[in-house]
Amino acid sequence: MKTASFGTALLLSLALLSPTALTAQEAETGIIDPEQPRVEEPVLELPGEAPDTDDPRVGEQPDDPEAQADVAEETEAVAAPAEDAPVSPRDDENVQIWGNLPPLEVVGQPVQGGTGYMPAASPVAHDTHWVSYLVHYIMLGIVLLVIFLVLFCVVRFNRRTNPNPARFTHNTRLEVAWTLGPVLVLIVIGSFALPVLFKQVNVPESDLTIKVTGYQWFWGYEYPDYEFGYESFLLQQDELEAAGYEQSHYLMATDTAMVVPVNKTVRLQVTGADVIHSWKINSFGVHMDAVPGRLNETWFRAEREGIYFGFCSELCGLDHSFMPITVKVVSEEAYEEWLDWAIGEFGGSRPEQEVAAAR
Ligand SMILES: [Cu+2]
Repeated sequence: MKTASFGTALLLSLALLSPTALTAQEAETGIIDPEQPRVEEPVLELPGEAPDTDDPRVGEQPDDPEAQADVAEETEAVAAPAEDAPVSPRDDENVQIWGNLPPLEVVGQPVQGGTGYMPAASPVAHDTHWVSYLVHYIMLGIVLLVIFLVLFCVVRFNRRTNPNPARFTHNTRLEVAWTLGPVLVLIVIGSFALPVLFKQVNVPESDLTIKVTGYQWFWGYEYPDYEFGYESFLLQQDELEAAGYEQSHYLMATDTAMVVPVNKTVRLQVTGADVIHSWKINSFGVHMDAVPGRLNETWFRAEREGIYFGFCSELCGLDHSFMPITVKVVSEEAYEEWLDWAIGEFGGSRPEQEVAAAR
């Protein structure tokens, strides 16, 4: 009975997918009559499939007639195959994405089936990777030693090869060795890991300061030197292409981004507005909790231009998975241009200009 109803359901779903329809009897019995004449069903036009274009906005039908006209106009413009029309915004060097930024290569992102770390792009990230591999190799040595000891005991001290076991219970030298051994291992790990830990939180002389605030559920970035700030939200799937991203960047790409110049030391001040969040960019070796009422400090110096993705890394509520982080590392010139744009857009000022004006 169960199998029959499953078969019927399968046939029904197949029938829904195929352009030909089943008769009522076929649908009921689940048996298709090949002699039965088929009626061509009108093909359903799904909104996403409508005209042959990549524009995600095509297919949306706004209620407002004026907006409808706009969409129709845009559809025409997109549908008309202009010779030099860029396929995606990132293919054309002249296209500027949010904040007049040049298109950038995505450097720091998780990859399908990846087992290592995202590429290191800051001094701290290089160091943390190094310490991590050191610990892994020490661990590998310990695992091999333990496997060898177990196998050795199995072979050497089984009932057949060692019928009369020794009866002693203590061995001072051995006990000292297996106490000192692990202590030495910890000292070795600590002597390499602690300096890196201190390096993460001791901010060197910085070139700019950015204050990061975690909200339920988005991030806020402030550039106190220039007196402006803005928020950064997750991009929906149909917004990705227009913002210069690909579909695979869904749940990582945000509408705005933290923008920093390459090879400059950025002082990060991290706090939370409601609950504890955590700002993390793997490629920079930065993972700092955003705690309400507390200003945590850390830093990074991005060594390579590109886009770096990260995630809120402290379970912070319902939409914890939907507040990713995008950092854009750009050239010094592009950063200066972006600063001008951002000051105009968000309202701010350049301290050096104010000083000059006051003189
Ligand atoms: Cu969060």
